[in-house]
Amino acid sequence: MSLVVALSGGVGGAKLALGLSRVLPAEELLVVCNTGDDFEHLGLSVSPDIDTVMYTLAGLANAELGWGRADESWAFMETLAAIGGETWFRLGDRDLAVHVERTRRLLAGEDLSAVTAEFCTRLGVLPRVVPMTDHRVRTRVRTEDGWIAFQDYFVRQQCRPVVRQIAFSGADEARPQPEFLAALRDEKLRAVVICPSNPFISVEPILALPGVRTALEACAAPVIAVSPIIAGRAIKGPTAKMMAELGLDVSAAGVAARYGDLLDGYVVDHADAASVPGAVAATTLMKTIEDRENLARVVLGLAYRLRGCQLRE
Ligand code: FO1
Repeated sequence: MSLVVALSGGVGGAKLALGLSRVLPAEELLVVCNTGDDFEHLGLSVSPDIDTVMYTLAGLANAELGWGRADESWAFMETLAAIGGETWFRLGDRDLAVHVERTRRLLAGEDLSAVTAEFCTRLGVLPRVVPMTDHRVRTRVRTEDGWIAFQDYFVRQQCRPVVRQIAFSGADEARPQPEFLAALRDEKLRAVVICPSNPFISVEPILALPGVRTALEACAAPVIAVSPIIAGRAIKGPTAKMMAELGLDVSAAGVAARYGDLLDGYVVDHADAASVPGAVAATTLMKTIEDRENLARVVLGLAYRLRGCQLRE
């Protein structure tokens, strides 16, 4: 029995998590979701990166939007608009049920892990999906107008403001989710996969939790990242713009440099293979389900080769 831990945020993360879920037995995959994007909106507790993974693994994700559910209706939003409510963050009717029920259960004292586990069970998601922590961590972005909440930047302002700084408020006081930390110490662990998510907003909140970087550095299994940048462009979202504004090289090599010596292996698109010595080249633009599975196989193959080397040392 082996174990693979995937760190996921955003759409790219969920795509590779799906690929991994299709090439691994369910009990061998633990998906750790960023919760820095979480926020309270309309009185509801919203956890976008958990929901994107949950819906994707359940086959319920809205492929066009990249977030929320398929087969959605928008009666709630239309009615909210008619009565002057805030509609910049769009909540479909089916999606709304998840936010309402999550909010009720959190207010009743359940932790986010328990709520997530119950929703996944009910939606038929077999791999374990956990938040990076059960404590409150919120990604905040400093722009020329000062510090704003992530969803305000990302959705309400459509990533227009120039990003000067990013912070993860609450991270220092937060504790990594227990199953996550235990998995990093589990001798069955075969790989830690950093999915092709935005390193700043999807991965670094997880790395910022006390003890995570240390556990990753100490972990016997290889840590493999997949570049979210292909030929200098991000597939989705503000990654490229953000990297440029934060003064980082907008390239697969720039992302690897950002992760530094945390990585044992790195997978880049064929387009970037020449510019990142030592990286493994693959098709990292995941258009089809086969793309997701193939990329998962490449990542796991690299991890097993590296681990094999480590065992031989
Ligand atoms: N992203 C948008 O660009 N516009 C939206 O209206 C929007 C609504 C939304 C509702 C639920 C949900 O789980 C995600 C939603 N997202 C929306 C995406 C969300 O902002 C991003 O998925 C993450 O925060 C970034 O990884």
